[in-house]
Amino acid sequence: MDAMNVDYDGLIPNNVDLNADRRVKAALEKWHPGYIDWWKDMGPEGFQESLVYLRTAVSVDPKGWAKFDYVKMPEYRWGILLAPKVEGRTIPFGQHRGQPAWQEVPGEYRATLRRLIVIQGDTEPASVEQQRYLGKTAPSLYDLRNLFQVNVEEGRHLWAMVYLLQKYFGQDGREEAEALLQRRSGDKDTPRMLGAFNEKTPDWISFFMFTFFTDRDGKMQLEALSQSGFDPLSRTCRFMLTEEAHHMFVGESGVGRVIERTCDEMKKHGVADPADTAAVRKLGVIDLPTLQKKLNLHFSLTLDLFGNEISTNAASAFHAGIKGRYREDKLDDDHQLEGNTYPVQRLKDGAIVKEDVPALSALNMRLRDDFVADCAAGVGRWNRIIEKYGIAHQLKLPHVGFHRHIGEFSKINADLDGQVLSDAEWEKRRGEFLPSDSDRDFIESLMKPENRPGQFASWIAAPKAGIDNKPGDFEYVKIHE
Ligand code: BYC
Repeated sequence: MDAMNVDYDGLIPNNVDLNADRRVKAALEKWHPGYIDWWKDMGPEGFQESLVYLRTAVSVDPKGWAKFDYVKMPEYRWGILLAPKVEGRTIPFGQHRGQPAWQEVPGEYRATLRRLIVIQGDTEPASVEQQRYLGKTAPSLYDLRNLFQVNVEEGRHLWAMVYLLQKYFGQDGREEAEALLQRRSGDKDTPRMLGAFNEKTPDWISFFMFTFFTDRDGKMQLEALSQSGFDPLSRTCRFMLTEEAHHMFVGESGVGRVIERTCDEMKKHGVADPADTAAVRKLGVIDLPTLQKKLNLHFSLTLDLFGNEISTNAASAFHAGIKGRYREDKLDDDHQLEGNTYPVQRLKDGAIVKEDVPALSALNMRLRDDFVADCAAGVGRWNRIIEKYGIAHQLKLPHVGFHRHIGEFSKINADLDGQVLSDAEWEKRRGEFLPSDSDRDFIESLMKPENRPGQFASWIAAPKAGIDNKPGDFEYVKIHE
C-alpha cells in the first residue's frame, strides 16, 4: 500500500496506513457497527439486498481510480481516502501564510476546526436520509444506480470527516462522531445542523435539482476547505471533490434530460407555447414553468448554506488559515485581505443595494458569488437544449434575495427579480414562484418506477452514454437478487 493505492485487506479500506495507527483503527472499528445500523435504518429503503453496479475507489490516482462491480449496498467498502501529501506544502493564506502546513491540529484553532468538520460531516448522512425513499419511484435502472452511487459516496464522505474527528480530536471527536449517527434529517428534536438538509427531497426533480445546486455548494465548501492550512483536512477534501463531480453530473444531466424530453414531446405534438402548462402536462412530461419553480426552490434553499452576508466566523477562519476562498491557490493577491473591500448585496432602508464591506467579513458572499456564477453556467447549458428545439423560453436563476431564511434577506419577501413585496403580495404570488400543491401533485403523479433494463419513464430522456460504457439495456441494479 502507498498513498496512491488503497489497502483493502482490513475491515476499513484506507490509504492512511491505519494498521500502524492502532488507536484510530480501534476507534473506527468500534464506530463501524453503528454506521452500518444507521445505513440499514436510514439508507435507501427497500434495496438493501439488491445488487447495484457501483464504482469503488481502488486508488486516489486521478487517472483511473475506480473499479465497477455489483455489490449489495451494506457490503460497500466505505474507506478512508486522502489525496497524496504535497511535500513542502505551506499555509496558503491568512496570518500564517507561508509557514509549513499543520500536520496536527493547532491548539488555538481546535474549536473552529472541529466545528467546520462536524458541519461538513453532518450534511453527508443528512442527504442520504433525505433521499431514502426515491428508489421506489426511479425513472430507470440507470437513474436508480446513480442515486445509489451518490448515496454510498455521501456515506463515504461521512467516514472521511469521522476519520478526522477520531484521529485528531480525542474524546470530543469520538463524541461528535457518535452524534453524527444520532441526528436525523427533518427530525423535530434532533434535526441535522443546516436548514437545507432538513428539507424533503420528495421526487426525482428535487433530487436532480438538489444534486445540481446543493452538491455544488458541497463543491464550493470543499474547495474552500481543501485550501486549509490543516493538511489532513485539505487532503481529505481534495479527494472528496473528485467524487462530488459525479454528483453534479447526475444533477445537471438529470435536469437536462427532463428538459430534452419535454421539448421533444412539445415539438412532436405541435405545442408551441411553453406557458400552456395544461397542454404540455397532457403529454406526460414536466412543463418548463414548473421546472423553473423547482429551480427557484432549490437555488434559494442552497443559498442559505453560505451563511450570513457579514460573518466574523468566516473572517476568523480565513485569518487563521483554516478555510480559504474558492481556488485560493489560483488567485493573484496578498492572500491576507487585511485592508481590502468586497461588494456585497445588502438590505438598506427596505431596498436591496450593493455596498463595499471589509473583504474578510464578506468571505461567505465571495464564495456564494462564485457559486452563483458556477450555477449560471450550468443553467446556460440547459437553455441551449431548449434553444436547440427552437422553443422560446429560458430558465434563469432567481435573485439572491428571493425566498431566503438566513441572512439579511430573511427579513423581507422579494420576487424573482429582487423587488421587495409586501406580505400580502407575497402570499398572493407565492404560487407563481414556488411549486404549489397542484404542481407537487402533478409531479407525484408521474413518479412511477420504471425497472425494466433500457426503459425510461415518460418524463425523462435516455442518457447519451451508459455508466462505465455499458450498453443501453444494461441491468444496473438487480433488484431481487
Ligand atoms: N443553517 O457567521 P455565520 C455538502 C449559523 S454541502 C443553520 O454566517 P458561518 C453536501 C452559523 O452556524 C457543504 N445555521 O456562519 C451537499 C452561526 O452559528 P454560531 C457543507 C446557520 O460560520 C450535498 C451563525 O448562524 N459544508 O457538502 O460564517 C449533499 C452565524 O452565521 C446557517 C459546509 O457548510 C444555516 N444555513 O457560515 C451532501 C462547510 N448559516 O456558530 C453534502 C462548513 C449560518 O454562531 N461550514 N448559520 O452558533 C461553514 O463553512 C459555515 O459554518 C457556514 C456558515 C457556511 C455553514
